Amino acid sequence: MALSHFPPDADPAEVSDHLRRFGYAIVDDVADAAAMDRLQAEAMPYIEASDAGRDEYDGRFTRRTGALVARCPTARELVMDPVVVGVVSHFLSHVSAVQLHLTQIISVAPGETRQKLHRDEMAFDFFPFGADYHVQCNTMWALTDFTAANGATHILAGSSGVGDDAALNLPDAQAEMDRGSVLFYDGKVLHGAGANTSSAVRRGVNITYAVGWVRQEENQYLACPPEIARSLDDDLLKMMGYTQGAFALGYVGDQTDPLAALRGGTAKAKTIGTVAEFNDNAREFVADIDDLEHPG
Ligand SMILES: O=C(O)CCC(=O)C(=O)O
Ligand SMILES: [Fe+2]
Repeated sequence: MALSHFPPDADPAEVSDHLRRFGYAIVDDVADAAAMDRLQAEAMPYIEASDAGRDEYDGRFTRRTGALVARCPTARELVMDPVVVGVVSHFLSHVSAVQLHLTQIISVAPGETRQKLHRDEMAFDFFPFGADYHVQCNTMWALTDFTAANGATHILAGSSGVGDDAALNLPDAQAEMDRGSVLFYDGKVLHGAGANTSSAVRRGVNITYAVGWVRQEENQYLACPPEIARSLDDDLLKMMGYTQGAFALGYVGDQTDPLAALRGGTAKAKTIGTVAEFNDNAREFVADIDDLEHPG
């Protein structure tokens, strides 16, 4: 079974709808060859210094290289790419804030075996999020072409809301795509890197986003030290978590806004998102207390 591809000018809402239905979507040619060349050159010293994986899951012939915002200026463009941010914003539109969850170049070397199928959401201590509650939205940028032979990611389309036994009967397909294309996949879909039976390394840039109220998989505040963070744009910093992650999450000290704190200011953090909803919920909660015979 071949997976569906969208053109680079596709409507983000349509890509998001497909992602919601099938657990994945591929958008072709989002980045050009020059951007991929730059990113590869910026990352190569760090890739060479990264160790191979510790176990079968990480991959003993696979190197994982993170902290891409700090290390690679071009990765900052990928994180904030308008096509990607458009799809992610649609897909996670049920929350007040979306944040960067992790950045990682995954280099699968020849000889690597197939990664075990898994759902990325398991990282949250296997918390049983409802089938219709998406906590993350993932991207895999092809830094090299992704082919069946070099380990293109396996996807069990439609497996997101389905129990493991039934899901394993769904057809398996690989996300073959050209360099510069992006695979979107949700946190519930069964997937995993393929075996690399070719003679060249497969490289993917895994950049994932999560709802603003969970702990990030890659600690953005330490992966990108304040000296570097201070040189970045406000929008990127907000995506990294330098903003409130929900109504009242993530302020500094005396309720200082995190972005202001990073820049040495003292402006108060603003409540964000669904303040009206928050007030309604608070009113209902107070009303419930009033109904009690012995309130307080
Ligand atoms: O590298 C890939 O194709 C997928 C990797 C993956 O799913 C993971 O490590 O969680
Ligand atoms: Fe994964």
